[in-house]
Amino acid sequence: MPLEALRSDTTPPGLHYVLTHFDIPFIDAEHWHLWIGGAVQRSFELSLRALLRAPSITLPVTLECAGNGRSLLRPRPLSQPWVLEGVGTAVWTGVPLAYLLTRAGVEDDAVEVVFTGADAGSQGGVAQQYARSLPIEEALRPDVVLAYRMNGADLPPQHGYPLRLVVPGWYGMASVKWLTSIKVLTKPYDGFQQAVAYRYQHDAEDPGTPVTWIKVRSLMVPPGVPDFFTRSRILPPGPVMLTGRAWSGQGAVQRVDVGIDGKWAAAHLEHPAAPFAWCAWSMPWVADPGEHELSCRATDASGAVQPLEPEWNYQGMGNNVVQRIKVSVA
Ligand SMILES: Nc1nc2c(c(=O)[nH]1)N[C@H]1C(S)=C(S)[C@@H](COP(=O)(O)O)O[C@H]1N2
Ligand SMILES: [Mo]
Repeated sequence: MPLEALRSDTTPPGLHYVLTHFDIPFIDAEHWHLWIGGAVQRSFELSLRALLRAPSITLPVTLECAGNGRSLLRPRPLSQPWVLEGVGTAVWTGVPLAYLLTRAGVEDDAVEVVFTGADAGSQGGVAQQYARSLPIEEALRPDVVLAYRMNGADLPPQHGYPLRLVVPGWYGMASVKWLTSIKVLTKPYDGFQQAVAYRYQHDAEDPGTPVTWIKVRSLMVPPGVPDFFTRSRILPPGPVMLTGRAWSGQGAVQRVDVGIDGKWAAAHLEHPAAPFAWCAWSMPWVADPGEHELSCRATDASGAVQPLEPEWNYQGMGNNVVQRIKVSVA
């Protein structure tokens, strides 16, 4: 997502970031079915038409890739080389997952639910379909949605047509696209995307800990206009309104501080449209001629605050270092 799109509450598809491990599958919705089974009393299949008739909810959710910002780390992890654009906020409509799980009747010894997408490939030498699990308590949250609409229209192919999971507050990897099956498990899922890929690790051998909730982050709409090659910003002297967004999966954003040449002051913060949608912030600045560095730093209700220096891990997961923007005022 180009950072100038931080201006909109809702990110249009086409500006919303896209991450796909394999290819985008082309699915004929007429012949597509969602299967729900495993440790349930009644396993069943649903067509898209049947899902469209089920009760629905609509909610705005900020999705962020767990690898967002990883290309700014040293040493630089090898994967999707996000700078800071791996984020977006869309309004998702669909069937609450809890509604279908309740209809299926989850057995008492259930511990997790695994979601499998139609996309397949090979990663880390392992042939697989993209699949991720959630702990049963998370799967039964009322705001976890099986979405068939994004911003009021059918899901675009790249965002999971005809159906995807959306897990508010979790990094994007949990929100499985092109969903084909939902299986309730009595043992933790140990598939590649769960046990190997999305881990906080010191090195390749470290089994690490799972990547889950989105860490607190804020980003600024880059002010002025860019210099083509360096991407530093150019703006005329005088008053300018600095604006941006902040979000966290671990508790509401409580404050955003804006740093101008290392001097911090609290920004004005607006309420988010929903608990896991980003909130807008703003801060007036009178730009005086010369070179400046602008930054922003959010704190959430858990007390977590963005680090001033990057905290590296092997795959560059969950990093949330403060953004720094070089500005020439002339
Ligand atoms: N089936 C499937 N679901 C997937 C993925 C994928 O590769 N295949 N990528 C995941 C990752 S890592 C992220 S960050 C989000 C991105 O969702 P978006 O492309 O709609 O922004 O989808 C998740 N769901
Ligand atoms: Mo991701």
